[in-house]
Amino acid sequence: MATGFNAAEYLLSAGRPDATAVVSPRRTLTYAELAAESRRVAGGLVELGVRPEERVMFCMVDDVELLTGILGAMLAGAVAVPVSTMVTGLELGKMLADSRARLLCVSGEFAEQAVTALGFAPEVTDVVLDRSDAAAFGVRTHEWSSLTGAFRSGQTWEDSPALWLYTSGTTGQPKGAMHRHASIRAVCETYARGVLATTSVDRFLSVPKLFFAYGLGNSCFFPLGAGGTTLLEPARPTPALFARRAREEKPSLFFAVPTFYAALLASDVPDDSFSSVRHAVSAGEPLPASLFERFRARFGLEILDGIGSTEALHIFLSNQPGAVRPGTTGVAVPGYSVQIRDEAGAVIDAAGKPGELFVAGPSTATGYWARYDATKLVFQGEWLRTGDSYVRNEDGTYSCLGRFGDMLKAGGIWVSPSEVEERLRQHPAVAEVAVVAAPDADGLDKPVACVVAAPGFAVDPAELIEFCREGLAAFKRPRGVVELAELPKTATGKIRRNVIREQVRD
Ligand code: 3SK
Repeated sequence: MATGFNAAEYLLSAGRPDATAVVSPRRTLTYAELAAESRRVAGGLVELGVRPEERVMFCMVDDVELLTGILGAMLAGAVAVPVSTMVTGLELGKMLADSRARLLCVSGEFAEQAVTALGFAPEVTDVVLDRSDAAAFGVRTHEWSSLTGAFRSGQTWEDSPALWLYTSGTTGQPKGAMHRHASIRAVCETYARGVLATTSVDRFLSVPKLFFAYGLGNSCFFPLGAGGTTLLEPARPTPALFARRAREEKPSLFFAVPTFYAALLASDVPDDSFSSVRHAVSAGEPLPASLFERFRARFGLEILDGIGSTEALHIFLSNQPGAVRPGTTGVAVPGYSVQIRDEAGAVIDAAGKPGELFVAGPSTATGYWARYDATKLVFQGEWLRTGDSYVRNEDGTYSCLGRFGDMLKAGGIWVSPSEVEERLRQHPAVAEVAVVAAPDADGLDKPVACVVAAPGFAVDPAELIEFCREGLAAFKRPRGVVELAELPKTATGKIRRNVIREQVRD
């Protein structure tokens, strides 16, 4: 018998009605106000013809409108589809068409992308804009403030679809990972409560935006699930902005990605900016031990590094407060199991033997929308194939060796790009680095380091190769060093190794 459950009702009922639910630079709302506004939006969506399980796409800045839009869509029984605001009009159009959303909600800032996108998505009938200075969209256009209608709860169950999150990884076409209402409660109960011990006094500040699974947990599910306060920031993140917001708003939990922690360290923000924070969290890509140490030395905070995925909805492997092992991703989050498997699919029990990481847990997506082959490859019974190469250490913690396909062989021996990168980051001339395989004169793959120079330094390839020879087994040293102005990254800040590989081979 299916159990009636709605994730938005669950989130909106966790806080005291008069407690502060959300603070943005423009508005502050209590739980009672957030619930009222989300119900108004839900009623407005239904009034525009949105039916249960229909998709509503959001390309919006992090502010009260996006938060109430996501909650309102879920309240109405529809499926919220927040998408990256960093995509081109064509990419937005592909996701719109793939999802078959009829309604697009968009911030004024992204009107131009939306106009292009609508050219590829003839099924869209209505656009809702958060600001009134509308562009000509060629379809019915509404203002956010005009969304209104009698609220009727869309009947949903634990397994009803609540949320789709598009992921393209570092390559390929975007795929919509479909999440159930119950998965949202699951991530609140596992990672948020089990690792961060979130409560109603917590204040959450996240650099990753709501359109990213990591940011959606940090800025919506976890704060509301705990009855705490989310601190939203609509603007593009910079170290100065987030350090200022942290000093002014006193978050107790701070979330970022390694690249942002590196940017904070490279900035001149005051060292006491994060003094209110009880846990700083990193995910998205492995946090190098050197970055962890430098951040702790300067800002006095241990960063809890973890790994999650869009398909798992949030973090499933994490360092635990009080038991951090720098340079590792810690252990399985309570509620999740992990396995390392070899290329033939056999489970590797021995420590120190690398393989591909699989995870099982209560928040796994039900599959990718209309992608049969990709779904079969990634969702294997209760196990989710992550595509990450991992090793279990002797002490039971896990370490990431890179993407499964990114491991390279030099002279027949496996080399982990992240290990070579970590060594190179210790050199003062290196600001950013990615190590990829490139063929040598004999056509044999060898590690090549692509380096972005630190301000005021010149890159000397021979010196960097010698530096690696000293600190690593000699076969792991890069055979070449290429200087790049910047590393190509995805919208969520992950290094696009496939693009770098192409650049190096040319
Ligand atoms: O990339 C990650 O580590 C991650 C963490 C939380 C949620 C989603 C993702 C992709």
